[in-house]
Amino acid sequence: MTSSDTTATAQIGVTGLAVMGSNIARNFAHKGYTVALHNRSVSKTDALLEAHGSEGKFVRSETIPEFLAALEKPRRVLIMVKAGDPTDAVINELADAMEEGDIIIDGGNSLFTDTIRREKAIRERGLHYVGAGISGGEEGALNGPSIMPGGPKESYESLGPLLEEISAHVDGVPCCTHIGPDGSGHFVKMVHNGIEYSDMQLIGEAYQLLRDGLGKSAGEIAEVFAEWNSGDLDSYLIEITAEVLRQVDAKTGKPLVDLILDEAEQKGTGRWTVKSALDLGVPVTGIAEAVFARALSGSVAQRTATTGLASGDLGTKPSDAARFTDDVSKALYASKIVAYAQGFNQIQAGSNEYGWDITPGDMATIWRGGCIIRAKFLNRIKEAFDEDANLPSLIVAPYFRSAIEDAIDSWRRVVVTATELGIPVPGFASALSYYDALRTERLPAALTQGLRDFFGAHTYGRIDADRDKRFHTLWSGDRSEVEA
Ligand code: NBP
Repeated sequence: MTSSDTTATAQIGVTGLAVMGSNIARNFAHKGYTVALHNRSVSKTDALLEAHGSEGKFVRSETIPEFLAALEKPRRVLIMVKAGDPTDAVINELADAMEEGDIIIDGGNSLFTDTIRREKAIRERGLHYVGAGISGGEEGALNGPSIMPGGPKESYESLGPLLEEISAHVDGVPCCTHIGPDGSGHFVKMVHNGIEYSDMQLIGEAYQLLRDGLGKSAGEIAEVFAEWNSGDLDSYLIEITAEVLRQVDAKTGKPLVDLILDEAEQKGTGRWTVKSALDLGVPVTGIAEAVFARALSGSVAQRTATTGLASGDLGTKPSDAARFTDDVSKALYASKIVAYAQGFNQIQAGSNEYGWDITPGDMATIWRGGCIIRAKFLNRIKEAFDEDANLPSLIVAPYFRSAIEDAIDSWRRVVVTATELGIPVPGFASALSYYDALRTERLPAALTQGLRDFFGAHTYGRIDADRDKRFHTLWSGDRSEVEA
């Protein structure tokens, strides 16, 4: 069969052939599947065939009817277009021409509530709809991403083997599994991205502490990260941090990182994670701090107006560089554990709220390879959830509990030193505060409740009464208490 044989019967179709779609189509072809290709602008289809047509069996198409005609039934079509309105436009065009039992898969970064809406609408038309989160960027798409497919279980039976085949594998286990119904796949992908934000913020803070706290150069810090990557912190993001810090600008001979504008951009999945967490009432402080830190870095007008404001008396830099570096690595690890604990709490809360029945340990399994947050310690997370699927928080699992016990003194020293030196560490500090708040027996929330009752008669519970009983003090009367 030639690379553009129009009589071929394809097992999978990909529409949307920008970076991600092209690479996933090639990944399918490398695994021996015949792949039908479609893109709104035909030039992209032709460019893909021109550059990579010889890598496998592809079927070229110019129109949606031509594209669908090339597919075996029930048809499986993967959409890889820009999230939002373009995805709706493509879904509608496909659904109009597809037949009962066909499967539409959205592999883009869609908002999970859009996926819930689309799945319902498509189901009512007799078709299957699978919202699949895909992580790993363009390299992962080509060589094996982490795939988080939601949607009906029966569509996974037909689709799962293909997706598992093109996904990354760790210890022979595919980084792809059925997550749950409707929007669950895009939900966990969203939380994955939120954790990624948090991870990157913490890495940035560690870098800044070594740079401004110890005066280390980018090259020196690169070596520290490379060393950390051989221990508990072993992960893709730590590995590539060393790579980015090592990079020297060809024009100036300076470290590239010293020449990049310090204004972090964002596409929105971190913000979505925080919005969803607010709705679910789950404190994802690490992710929220990361999203706000990016926003702050990009607040040019505020930063220009405030640079050089008083710092107050600053402390002295750490005299023992090796000890401080070790402290920073432990603070980074402990803060990272908190970020993942919060993300997994959000997955558990989302699963309960939307009735998805997600197995949290499965997320740890499929995030071990292919995706941006792949890390050695995901094995530990999987073990923790295997032992107790209803773990209230990762930080109480024996391994993580003792990892934090081992790190706690370093963690406090780092936050104190950062404060004394005027180095902002919103991720490290808020993770430590979250940890301290959780382990504190009595929080000031009792006073909050008292205040709420004072100005708004919102009532409160008492430590010496049944949990479901509510009380109110007659603040503007004789201040006696009544049961509400
Ligand atoms: P883009 O997100 O840049 O989207 C470009 C594609 O969307 C092109 O094929 C374009 O067709 C098509 N498209 C647009 Br724009 N509007 C359309 C419309 N109204 N009708 C039909 N097609 C339309 O591509 P990408 O970076 O490859 O990402 C694809 C999806 O994967 C996105 O949802 C993205 O969020 C997600 N994702 C990306 C990454 C990553 O690392 N880039 C990682 C994980 C997930 P055209 O060629 O005719 O303009």
